[in-house]
Amino acid sequence: MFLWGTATAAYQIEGAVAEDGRGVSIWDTFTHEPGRTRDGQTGDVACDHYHRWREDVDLMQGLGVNAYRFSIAWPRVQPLGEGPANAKGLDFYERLVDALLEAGIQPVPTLFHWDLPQALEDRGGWLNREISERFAEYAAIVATRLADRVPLWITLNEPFVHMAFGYAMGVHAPGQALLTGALPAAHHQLLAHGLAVQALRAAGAGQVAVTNNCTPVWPASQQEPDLRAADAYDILHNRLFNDPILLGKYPDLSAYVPALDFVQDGDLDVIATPLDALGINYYNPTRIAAPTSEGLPFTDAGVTGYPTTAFGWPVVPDGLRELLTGLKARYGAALPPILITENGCSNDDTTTVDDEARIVFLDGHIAAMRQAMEEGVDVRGYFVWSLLDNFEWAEGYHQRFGLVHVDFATQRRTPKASYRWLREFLERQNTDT
Ligand code: GBH
Repeated sequence: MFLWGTATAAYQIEGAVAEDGRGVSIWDTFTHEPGRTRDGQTGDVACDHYHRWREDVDLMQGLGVNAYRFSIAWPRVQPLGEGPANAKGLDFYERLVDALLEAGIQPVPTLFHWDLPQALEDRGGWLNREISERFAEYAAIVATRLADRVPLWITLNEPFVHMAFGYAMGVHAPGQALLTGALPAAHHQLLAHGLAVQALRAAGAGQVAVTNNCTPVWPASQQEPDLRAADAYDILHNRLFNDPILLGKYPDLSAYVPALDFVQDGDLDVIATPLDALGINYYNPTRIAAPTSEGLPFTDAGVTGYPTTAFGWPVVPDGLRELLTGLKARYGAALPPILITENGCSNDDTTTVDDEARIVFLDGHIAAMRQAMEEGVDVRGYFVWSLLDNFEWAEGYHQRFGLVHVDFATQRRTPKASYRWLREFLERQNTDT
């Protein structure tokens, strides 16, 4: 069965940050520091999904999806990131999973979508190797409760963005700006992933995947310095995460770090533990030129000549086909089946529910995915980011990715035109097959 779904993440929708024993996450800390997010907005309430989850499951049932990718908040399960489970936290996800199954929707939980328990950040966060082991223990706790009902698990969401935005640029929690000094945060996430795959399987989980966000990299010209910079960007954005997971080795990083002294014997075997699927989040391609200043080995030259979303991101559906066929060309038999675990676009903070541009976006990207499938790429699912307008990290509530509009003053949900379009699209899938 091809999975058609929507995707969300805990901190972006749940709210209820101090309820039922939930611990503090790095995103609670970050959003409450001055100047970190637009207008100082936080996820304290977000979509209040922690209380309105039943209505949200009904919305998905009405939409006709057969899968839902959500994330589990580590600080709800282990408030301090270690030790025994907080029963009420696990109960919440169990209620959600059971309601989804009853509605005929396959739950696809992600164990980490950036909301690290603050207590672990206080010990160095992902710069501290020990956090990888804590993550595997947390994975085991969740799987022990839910593996009998959850057929497919995702370990991490976008370790690249968490490293780059959280530890290299500092625009996301935990707000550190170390540039290439952030590489240990990549390695320890990858190690955590590998250890969690093993822990999940030991606890009876069926299928396990990871979600990487990948971007096709376009050199700004065919001149040597631009080509070199584009290669560097491809290494640091895409291959830094895909190569160790799929091939068991890092790309050549010698130009960026003197030594990989944070890598220990055996780590890469753990990281390369075979997967049942690779999750891919696709938003847009990236155009890269030679560096113009010290620090990073590239400059983002910006993709031009395409329509853009409200966020300013270029809309390039064929980039998805290019990405998928490129992965197949690069990894060959080492590439497991692919799930598009996120794809979508934002409108800005208006009351609009007439989101024609989102319909065009989704239609074009689904067509591009199908073309890649015709070209031999094994894609098994597609999840729209996102079900609901929600807390868009540093942009607060200004960028809205939902198929469903949320009025944050009243929490009223209103399906947008794209919701109705997708519902009709999914109905046609059912009658076609
Ligand atoms: C995802 O990250 C996250 O998983 C999700 O939580 C989030 O809400 C969603 O996407 C929407 O942002 O500067 O024009 O080259 C997406 C990561 C990083 C993808 C920035 C697009 C740059 C666009 N994104 N990237 S551009």
